[in-house]
Amino acid sequence: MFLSGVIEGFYGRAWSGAQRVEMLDWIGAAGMNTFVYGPKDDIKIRARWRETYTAAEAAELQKLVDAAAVRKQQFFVAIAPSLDVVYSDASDVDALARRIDQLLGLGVRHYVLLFDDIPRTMRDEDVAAFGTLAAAQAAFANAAFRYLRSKAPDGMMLFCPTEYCAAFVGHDVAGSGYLQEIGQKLAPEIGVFWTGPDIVSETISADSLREIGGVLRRKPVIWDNFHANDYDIRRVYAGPLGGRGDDILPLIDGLITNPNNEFEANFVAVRTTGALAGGGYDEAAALSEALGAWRERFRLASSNATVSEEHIRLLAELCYQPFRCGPEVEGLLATAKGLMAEHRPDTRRPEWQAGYAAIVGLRDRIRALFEQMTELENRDLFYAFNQYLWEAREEVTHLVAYLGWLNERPAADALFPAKQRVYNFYRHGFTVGVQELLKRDAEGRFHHGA
Ligand code: GDL
Repeated sequence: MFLSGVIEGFYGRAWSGAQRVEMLDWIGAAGMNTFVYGPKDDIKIRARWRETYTAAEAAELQKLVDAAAVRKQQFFVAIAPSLDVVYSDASDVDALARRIDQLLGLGVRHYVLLFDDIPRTMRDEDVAAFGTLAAAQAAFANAAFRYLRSKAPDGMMLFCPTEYCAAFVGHDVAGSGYLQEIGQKLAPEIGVFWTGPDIVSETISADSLREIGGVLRRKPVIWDNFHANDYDIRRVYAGPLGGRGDDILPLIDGLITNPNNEFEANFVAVRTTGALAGGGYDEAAALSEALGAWRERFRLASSNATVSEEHIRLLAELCYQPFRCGPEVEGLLATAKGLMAEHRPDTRRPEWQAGYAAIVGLRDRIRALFEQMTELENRDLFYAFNQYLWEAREEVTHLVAYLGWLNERPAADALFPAKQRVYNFYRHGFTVGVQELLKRDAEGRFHHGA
């Protein structure tokens, strides 16, 4: 079965039960079939993986299992024994079996074993028993899988390897002894997650999937971090899935997105992931379709109207993809750069004035969007973007102020602003201090000093 859908697999505050049920609806409406419950925030998934869920926690999960069953969605629960498991200790296999038993009792038939983001070190007894991490993990997962199948003959299992992207193996997947051994030793029925060339992959090519598929001896299931934002809380992504074409579909066994922490920000992510999984992917068309379907959620508190289609598109343009803004906003940034190409441009030129007017127009649209968002009935949708839009508004206002100053044709040695002022939106603190120590050049390389 080709698995398509969503994994709640990020670090940080997890979604609520009600949001997960809503996510099941989004997944279905996007033509997809799978939800993986795996928030790093659920301490029973990682740190306390040996414990079973309390009655109250189990009751919450039960609701989700039932909601998925009604919607005919495949529902997976993740368990990450990876931090302190003793692979060679039979009592740890038993602990996992107890978890599976409890979850089977709730109707959970599908599982993910996570071995991502763990130290590569092994205990002495595991080295003695297995020799390598891959052999130890494969034996552990195979034992869990055999147990699952003895209880649930149709149960599915997915495995997230410790080396889950090409960057972790120096972009030489064929040269990774770990991946080769996982390919050889992991039961062939267990699916293997893969995030592509990187943790957050700008592109995933068919060739790269052919290669990793050969090494793993099975088609990988893509764990797509394209819309994930837990690694940078200042950004949120509401643009279409990009950098992957539907030529990857025959080379994978699934496409599962691990999206933004902010639940409400994920509508376009889910919808366009579904469009790609469905085949015949056209990024721009998928975005338009998604924005149209999303609009319903943008109801204003003061009237029955919604935020306008143009403003919702602007929101997506500003919060587009991890590696770029939307095409219109990218164009306007290029325009702004052109306006500042010279130290003192001749602002009387009509092209300069036209460019300046376009940036002023952008500022006004961002301000209007910001104002409308504050009036949303759906407060979670507002919170999902508020911080980002606040910054966007401040920065673009600042840019317009600077361009306005240039437009006044100041003397060659004049400084902006005329008076010393510390803007609120300039970041301070530790991370800024560290970033200033290592400057990034135009090629993306880092340099110290001067
Ligand atoms: C990761 C983590 C994931 C996190 C993502 C984005 C995998 C397999 N694991 O490395 O939990 O959300 O990066 O930061 O992707």
